[in-house]
Amino acid sequence: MAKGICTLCSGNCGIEVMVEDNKVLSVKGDKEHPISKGFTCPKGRALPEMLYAKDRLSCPMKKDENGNWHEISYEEAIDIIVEKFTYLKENFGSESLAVHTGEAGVRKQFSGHVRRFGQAYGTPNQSSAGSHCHLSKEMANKMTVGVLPSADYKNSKCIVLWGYNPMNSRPSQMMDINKAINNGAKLIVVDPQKTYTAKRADVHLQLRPGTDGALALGLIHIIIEEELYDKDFVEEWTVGFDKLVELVKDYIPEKVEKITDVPKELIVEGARIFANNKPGNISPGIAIELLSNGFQTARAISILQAIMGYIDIIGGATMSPPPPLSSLELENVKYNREPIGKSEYPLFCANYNSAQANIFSDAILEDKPYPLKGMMIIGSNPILTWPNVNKLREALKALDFLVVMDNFMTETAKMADIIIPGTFPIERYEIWNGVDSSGDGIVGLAPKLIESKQGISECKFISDIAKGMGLEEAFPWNSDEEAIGYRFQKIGKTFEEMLNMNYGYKYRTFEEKKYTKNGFNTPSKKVEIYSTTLEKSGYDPLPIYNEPAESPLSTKELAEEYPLVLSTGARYLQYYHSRYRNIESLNGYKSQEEVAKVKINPQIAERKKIKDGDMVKVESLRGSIKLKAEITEDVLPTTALISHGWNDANANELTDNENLDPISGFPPDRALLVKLTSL
Ligand SMILES: Nc1nc2c(c(=O)[nH]1)N[C@H]1C(S)=C(S)[C@@H](COP(=O)(O)OP(=O)(O)OC[C@H]3O[C@@H](n4cnc5c(=O)[nH]c(N)nc54)[C@H](O)[C@@H]3O)O[C@H]1N2
Ligand SMILES: Nc1nc2c(c(=O)[nH]1)N[C@H]1C(S)=C(S)[C@@H](COP(=O)(O)OP(=O)(O)OC[C@H]3O[C@@H](n4cnc5c(=O)[nH]c(N)nc54)[C@H](O)[C@@H]3O)O[C@H]1N2
Ligand code: SF4
Ligand SMILES: [Mo]
Repeated sequence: MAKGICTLCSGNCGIEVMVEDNKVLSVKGDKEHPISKGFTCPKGRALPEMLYAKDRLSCPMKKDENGNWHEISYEEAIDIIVEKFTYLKENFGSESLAVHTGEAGVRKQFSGHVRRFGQAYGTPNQSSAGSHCHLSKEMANKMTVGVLPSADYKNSKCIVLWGYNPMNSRPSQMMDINKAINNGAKLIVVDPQKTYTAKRADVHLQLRPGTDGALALGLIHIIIEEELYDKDFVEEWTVGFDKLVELVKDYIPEKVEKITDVPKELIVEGARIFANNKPGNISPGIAIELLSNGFQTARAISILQAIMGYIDIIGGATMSPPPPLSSLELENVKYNREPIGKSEYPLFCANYNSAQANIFSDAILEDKPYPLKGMMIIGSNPILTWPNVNKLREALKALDFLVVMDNFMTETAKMADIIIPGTFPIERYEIWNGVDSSGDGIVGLAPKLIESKQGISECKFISDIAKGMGLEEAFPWNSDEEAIGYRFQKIGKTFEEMLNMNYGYKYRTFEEKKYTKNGFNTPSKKVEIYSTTLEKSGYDPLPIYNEPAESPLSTKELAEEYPLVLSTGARYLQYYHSRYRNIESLNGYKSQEEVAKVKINPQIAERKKIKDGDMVKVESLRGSIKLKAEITEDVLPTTALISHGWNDANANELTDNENLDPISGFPPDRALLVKLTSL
């Protein structure tokens, strides 16, 4: 039995893997692991099925002029890619190539290598899943409290899950959440759906999708009016509180009920419970980011938590610096052009030195702001995950050259010129990090447990293209082991030393209220309720609420034809975005045929004469899809919900890449207007 780490998601669960003759027979939880303590989810346990799936890609492939695929050698694939990348650079400039890593690259070594390749090649168009995930709330919190804090559930007295459903998306966190609830902590859930967790909550604020910002201002209003906030903290550690008082003055419960559909009594009760059960914390999920007003919503929620003084304390929202690893970023890189998105979303692009991928289609189809001719996509399936797929499909078709590296023939891979088969976590080394039960920061090395027969290490692939292009100076390492060893230099550890530490290395011990020493990591060293950084860039310095770009209040005429508010993408435990529909134990996990469904309230079903399981058409201004109806009291009569990631009923045919959040450029996947027709 070999010890390893499942890095399929950020849970990084400790696993015990039975390996025989370089073949994985089974995976189970490692009870001795200090963070996950034996927990695994069905996806981790299905790793052997993923590794040996019949449809796993096993050889590089090239598409001919007639659209037929041919297996080619790895060396031939590298030669073609090097030749094409050189051609693009010479004929259209380096910026005509975009390199993108998707969710499969989040916190993985290869995403750093892909960025480094982009920098060495000279393209500013490096992008990641961060174009529609995590970075909007991270940047909003950075500008407000200096860093995105994480909730210390175990010691909390009030946990707020705000558009976050860890039952499905981070199941390993439920151990701590359940422990706190058993110790008497209150639970508040903000979700348009009565999820399993919402049904367990003390207060469920079931709001109209996309109105989270108004709800946050409404909660702040009550907390200020009833003087429940932490006065000493606000006085000493915040700037702009007086302006906040002014901003929330008319967010009275009656008004907030009208906007959000949440009964005013519940808003008042929610605010009081959050303020009176100390310490509390708020976990904002992806739902509040995937909105046309997501950035300011994340700011409002951050401020709500901060004025309670719940920052950087045990049981509150703790601030943990990431492990101090040697950076993979190249220094002093100069580009000929700004990244795509820089003029529209300057703060986002500058903060992350990256492009905003949601508008790549405009660059490809309309040369806006300049032509994008080639793309390399690793660990992402944009055709199922990026907004406004009808346009994106046209754009990817129009590219001169597309390389996709994936484990399966996805809808995106089908559009490529060259496909390279990738690896799975335990077929390569990976760096993981987490926080143990004392709040201490741990960084570790997830071992490679088998040699992949089908896949090529992503880092090796990137390094081989770089070397083919004469960029070896940026990739001086001779192996993945050497490249990973480089990252540990800064903490004074070698690759071998890290490999011998099954449960990682403690790089930081937990300390409360670090801000009392050096202040917060913001320009004023205080919590910036009023942000001068935003003001200087021409944005509202206060966390104002704007109605979603499409909504029954902001676009009344449109709402007459498209009356339902649709939220897309709420997670299911057994899937990961577009992944695992081909994995039997996951797709059949609920022992019933799992297919794409739209959740609607019985009132809508009755009005439209739809029965449970009937096929319906859901239509937005961008497109339409056909799928089964699931009739459930879990959603309000005004709201519909669809998960994403289905080839045959792609929620992103409906989503929008025009009304993006004005600061982050994130797409409004969670609040769109649609109409429903029975078929
Ligand atoms: N099994 C599994 N786990 C995953 C993933 C996966 O695909 N599958 N994806 C991973 C990734 S990349 C991410 S970003 C995280 C996301 O994980 P979470 O942040 O937990 O996101 P979701 O489950 O998509 O949405 C959480 C809740 O938001 C609700 N919601 C929908 N619209 C709104 C709204 O407008 N406002 C509010 N307040 N709530 C709304 C949904 O009903 C849902 O219950 O999960 C990660 N973990
Ligand atoms: N409508 C709607 N759209 C959404 C969302 C939503 O809520 N609603 N959520 C958004 C969010 S938060 C995110 S993060 C994105 C995610 O969007 P993507 O990054 O496109 O996510 P996946 O669909 O998981 O695509 C990952 C691909 O990488 C492959 N893969 C998995 N592991 C590896 C590996 O180790 N190596 C290689 N080479 N390939 C691998 C998988 O087979 C899969 O095809 O989707 C976004 N899209
Ligand atoms: S929660 Fe599941 S997928 Fe995520 S690391 Fe743990 S076992 Fe792997
Ligand atoms: Mo995500």
